[in-house]
Amino acid sequence: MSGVHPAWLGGLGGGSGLGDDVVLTRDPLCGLEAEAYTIARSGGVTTVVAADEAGLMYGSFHALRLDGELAAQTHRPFVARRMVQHWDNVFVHPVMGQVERGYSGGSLFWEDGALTDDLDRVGDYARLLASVGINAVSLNNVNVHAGEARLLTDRLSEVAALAARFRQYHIRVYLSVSFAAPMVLGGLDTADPADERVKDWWATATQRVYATIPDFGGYVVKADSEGQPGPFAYGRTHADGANVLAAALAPFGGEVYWRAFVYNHRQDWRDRSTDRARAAYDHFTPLDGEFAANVVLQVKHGPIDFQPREPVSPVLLSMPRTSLAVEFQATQEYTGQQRHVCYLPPMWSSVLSTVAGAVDAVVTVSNAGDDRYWTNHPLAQANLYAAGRLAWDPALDPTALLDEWIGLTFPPAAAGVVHELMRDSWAVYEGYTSPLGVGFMVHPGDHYGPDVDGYEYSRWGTYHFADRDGVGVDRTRATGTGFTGQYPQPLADEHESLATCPDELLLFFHHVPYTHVLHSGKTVIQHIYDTHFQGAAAVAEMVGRWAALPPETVGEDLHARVADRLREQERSANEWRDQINTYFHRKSGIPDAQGRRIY
Ligand code: GCW
Repeated sequence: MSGVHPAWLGGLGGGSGLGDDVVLTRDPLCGLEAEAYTIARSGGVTTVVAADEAGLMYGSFHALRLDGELAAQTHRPFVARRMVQHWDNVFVHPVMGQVERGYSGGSLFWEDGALTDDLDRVGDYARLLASVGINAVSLNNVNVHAGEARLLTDRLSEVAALAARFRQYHIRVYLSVSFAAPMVLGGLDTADPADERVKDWWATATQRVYATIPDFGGYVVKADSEGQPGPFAYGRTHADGANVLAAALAPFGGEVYWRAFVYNHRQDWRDRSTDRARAAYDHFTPLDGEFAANVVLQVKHGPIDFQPREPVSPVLLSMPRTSLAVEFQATQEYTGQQRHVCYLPPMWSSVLSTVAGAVDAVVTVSNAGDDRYWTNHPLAQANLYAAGRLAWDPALDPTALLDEWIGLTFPPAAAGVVHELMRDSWAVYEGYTSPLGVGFMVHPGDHYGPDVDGYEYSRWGTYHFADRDGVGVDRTRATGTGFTGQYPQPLADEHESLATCPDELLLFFHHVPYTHVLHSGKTVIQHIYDTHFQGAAAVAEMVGRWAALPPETVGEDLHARVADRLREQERSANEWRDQINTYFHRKSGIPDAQGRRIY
C-alpha cells in the first residue's frame, strides 16, 4: 500500500474488507484519468492502480466484488457527474412528511427539524453510495420550503457536518435552493435575475458557502414548477435565471442543476390543445446554447413524470449545446412505493441506450431513508445499487447487475429465488397497472393504488381520454397535439405511425378503439384483460416462491419483512386487476375472450 491512508480504507475494514491480498498503488504518472483505475487479479493477489485517490477507492470496491482471477482491465466512469438527490425536508411537512415521496421511514440527515445525531449512519450511506460509483449527493427536497431554504445561510453548519462524512468517500454535497432566496432569506423585494442586488446576493451567499465548505458541489433548482418560484415572474427566461446562480458558483468550480420539469399544473381538462408532454421541450429547446458552461439541465427521463412506461424525453435528444442530466426515480412513486417489488434498471438501461451520447450526468432520486433496510422493501436496495452502477457504465446488463447485487447481498441458497422474484418485476408491475403506456391511473395525491379516473378531470394535465369506443392520447402531428414532432427522425415517424409505434407506448401516442389490433396480434381490450390477469397471477406466484424459502436462509426478520410486503403487493395487484378490467369492460362492453371473472 504505497503510502495511501485515506479515510475510506477504514470504511472497507472489518470482516468484508480488503485483505493483504490486495495491493493498491496510487501512481499520478500511470496515465489514467480522474476516478479511473486498472484492476487485475492473479496468483491470489489483486492489484489496483489509479492516478488519484478516488480511482483507488473505486478500484478497491471493485476488488470486493471480485471473484476469481482477472486479466488487467481499466474502468473509467461514463460520466463525471453521478448524483443521488434526496427529497428530504428538515421539518416534517404537513402533507409530504419528512421525505417527499419517501417510502423508507424518515430522513437520513434530519430528524424533525434538527440535524440527525446519527452521523455514523450518514457515513455508512456515503460508503454505500461510493461503492456503486456515486460521487455527488444533494441533501434536501427540490420543493424548498421556508425552513429548508435556510440551509443555504444560517443552517450551513449542518450541511458542513454532512459534507464532512460524504467527503471521506469522495462525494460532493449539493443543496436544493429556492429561486426566491434573495427575498426569502435576503429581504430583497425581488428575485429578478437581471437585478444587480439579486446577483450580488447570490454571489455573497455563495462565497459564504464556499468559505465553510470549500468542495461544495453546487445548487439544484426547481423553478417555475408546481408552485416553486422562478424567472417567469419577472419575464425572464430559464437561462437568465440559471446563469445568475451559475455566475455565483463559477469562481469556486460549482455547478447548477437546473430542472426542466416545467409545465402548466393548472390546466383545464377541457382544453385539448395543451399537452403536458410537450412542455419541457417547448420551454427549453429554444434556449439551447444560452446556458452558462456550469449549468446542467436536469431532465426527467420521460416527458411526463416517472410513469411505469414512458418514451424517452425528446429534450434529451434535442439540446446539443447544453450540458444535460437524465433524471431517474429510484424512490418508487409510481412503481409500487417500495411495497411492490419493481426492479427498474431494465427501464433505465433502455433510456440510457438512447441518450447515452447526449448526457453529461446521471441523477437518481434516492429511495433510502432511516429504515433499517435502508429502502423499506429490502429488495428495493437493488434499484439504488444499479442506479450507481449504470451511471458508471450504462452498457452493463441489468440482469447481470441484479445477479451482482444478489451475490453481494444474499447467500447462494437464496440467490435463485431472489433472482426469479426480481428479474421481470418491472414487466409484472406494468402488467397489472396502467396499460400500453397510458400512465396516471393512480389514486390522486398519494399516487398509490388504482383510480382510473382519479386525474381525468383534474388540473394536472394527465389524461387517458377513455370513452365507450377507445382510449389513449392522440399526440400525433396528423390529428393530435403534435408531440411526436418533437422527436428527431426516425423516432418522430416511428411514434407517429400506428404501423410502427411500439405496442407498449401505443396509448401514450395514440387514441385507438378497443378493437385495435396490436403488433402482438391481440386487440387492445384483450391485451388489457390478459396483462391484468397475468400480472396479478405472477404476484401470487412470487408470494409462493418466497414462502417456500426457509426463513433462516436470509434471516427471519428480513424474510418476514419481504413476506409482509409481498402480501400487500398481492392485495394491491388484485385491486388493480379488478378495477382496471371492470372499468374497461364497462366502458367497452366487450367480453373477455377467455370468459374470466370481471366484476
Ligand atoms: O412527480 C412529482 C411528485 C412531486 C415531486 C415532483 C418533482 C418533488 O409527485 O412530489 O416534487 O414530481 O419531481 O419535482
